[in-house]
Amino acid sequence: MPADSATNPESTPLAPWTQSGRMPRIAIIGAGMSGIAAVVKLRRAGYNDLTVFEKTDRVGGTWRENQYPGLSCDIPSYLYQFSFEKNPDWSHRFSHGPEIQRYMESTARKHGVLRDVRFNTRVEELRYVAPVWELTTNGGETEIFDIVISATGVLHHPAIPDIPGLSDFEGEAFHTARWNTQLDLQGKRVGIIGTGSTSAQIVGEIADQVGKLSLFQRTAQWIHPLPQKAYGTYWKTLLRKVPALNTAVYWGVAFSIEQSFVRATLGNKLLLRYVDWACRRNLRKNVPDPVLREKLTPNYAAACKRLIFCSTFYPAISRDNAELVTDGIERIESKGVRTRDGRLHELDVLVLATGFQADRFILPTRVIGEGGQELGSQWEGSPRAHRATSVPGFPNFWMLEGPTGPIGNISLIMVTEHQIDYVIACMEKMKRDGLVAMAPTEEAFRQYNTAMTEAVQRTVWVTGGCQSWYLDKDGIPNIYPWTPRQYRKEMRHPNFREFRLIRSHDLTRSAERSASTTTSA
Ligand code: N01
Repeated sequence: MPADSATNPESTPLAPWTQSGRMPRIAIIGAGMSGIAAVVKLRRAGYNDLTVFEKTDRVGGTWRENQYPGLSCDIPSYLYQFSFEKNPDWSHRFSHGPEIQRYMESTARKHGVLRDVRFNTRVEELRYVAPVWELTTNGGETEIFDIVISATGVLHHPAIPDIPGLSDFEGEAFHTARWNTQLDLQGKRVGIIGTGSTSAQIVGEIADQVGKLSLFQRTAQWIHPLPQKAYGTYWKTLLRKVPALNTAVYWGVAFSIEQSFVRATLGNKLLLRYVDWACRRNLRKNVPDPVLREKLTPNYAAACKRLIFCSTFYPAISRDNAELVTDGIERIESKGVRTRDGRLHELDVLVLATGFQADRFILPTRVIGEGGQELGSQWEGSPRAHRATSVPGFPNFWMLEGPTGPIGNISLIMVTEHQIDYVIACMEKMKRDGLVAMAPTEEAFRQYNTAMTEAVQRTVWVTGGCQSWYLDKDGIPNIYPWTPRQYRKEMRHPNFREFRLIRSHDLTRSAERSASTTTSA
């Protein structure tokens, strides 16, 4: 591309929105929980020119995609909801997947989100042509946007294990995020590889339906009981009549989780001891067989891997028709799974509960920033961002639930809403100061990530001595290591000194420099 068209605002089809008085054109990628929240909050802030690109034909993201039996949320319902759409009708303290999906769809309908969504449209490429983005879809159409917000989620690319012979299996085999909902498991011999949160929920749900359940465990997991409870009509009516009560419960639950499990993961020894005690007690109480109990006891600290909350798993794996297989998997054959002890575990169905590629985020969409740099090659297995939302060299590009954000045993809906507020505050700054673009400085990015890498060493994700999907290719947890309270503060008050604030004349100068370099060359 000629240098001047890449950097000169006059040569782009749109005059900068902060100077022409028009509405900024905003592209949101993904119509899951973050995309829905972004549309509602941006509209409320007065930004109406929104286009949401959704690769499938429905909103809901992870709750649309995951349809496995037993799917539920281990974050309490009153916290796992939008601040602007408090639901008085949650049926349980921890909602089941289909109920959350219905909530996502009804919220999107009620707030008119659907009219902004382009379904079945995948974004293939984003190219920064200062100060705007060219967005190209799978249909080959290219459009220009002033601001791009990636709302693609974290865990959405299934990790398919590299086990020899997987394609030789003659029965049904699928990843948990691609569940075959037509399949009747009644009386079948079902094998499940993996023992994370997903697997625990599935095992708890299907053990009494299947003929034989074989659970292939590579690493034992700590499991905390899930204090499930159904809500009665009186409580729901009260919440409907007194909406402030819903808000009080929202903050009350947030406070209690942040003061307990979150502080434990951040290194509070006393709280970690409590988590360890609660998990051991759960195991002792619910697994009577000492041999099975021994196999289910992890050799690392509780909460090092993301803590599982589930009360159905231990009774299910203790059933006569269930077997916990701890001999490693040698290979998969046409009839089942061969373990290293030479035994063939014959199966009709093989479920891969093997988690997700947690280092992808917006990838494989090609994101090309200033100077032609590609986000994917910059990340290379260790994705990083500034305050989980932006990257130097990629102006006017924002991420919700991007790398280094607070994840773990907290509500991602709350986190995403703070991030949207942050993006809006930055756009307001652009408007006030007539900026054409903004991106974090290299220095701010480096400082934040250096501090993060140091602070994370004190957390149980490092000290706990385990492998987990939190770790990047260098073994560093890709998670925010400070309190959610601090994160809220950072998001509420963006520090604009951390940004390159780009004005029209900066682009003109850069264009002149490029032109003179081209001429002298
Ligand atoms: O995936 P995981 P998940 N051979 O990565 C094993 C969220 N979530 O889908 O521990 C044999 O936790 C792997 O073994 P190991 C939640 O954030 C939320 O269960 O690496 N085994 C592990 O046991 C959660 O943390 C809810 O040794 C192999 C398992 O597969 C995240 O999703 C509900 C293997 C993967 O566990 C991911 O959970 C459900 C191999 N080659 C999930 N490869 C809520 O309630 C992998 N494994 C909100």
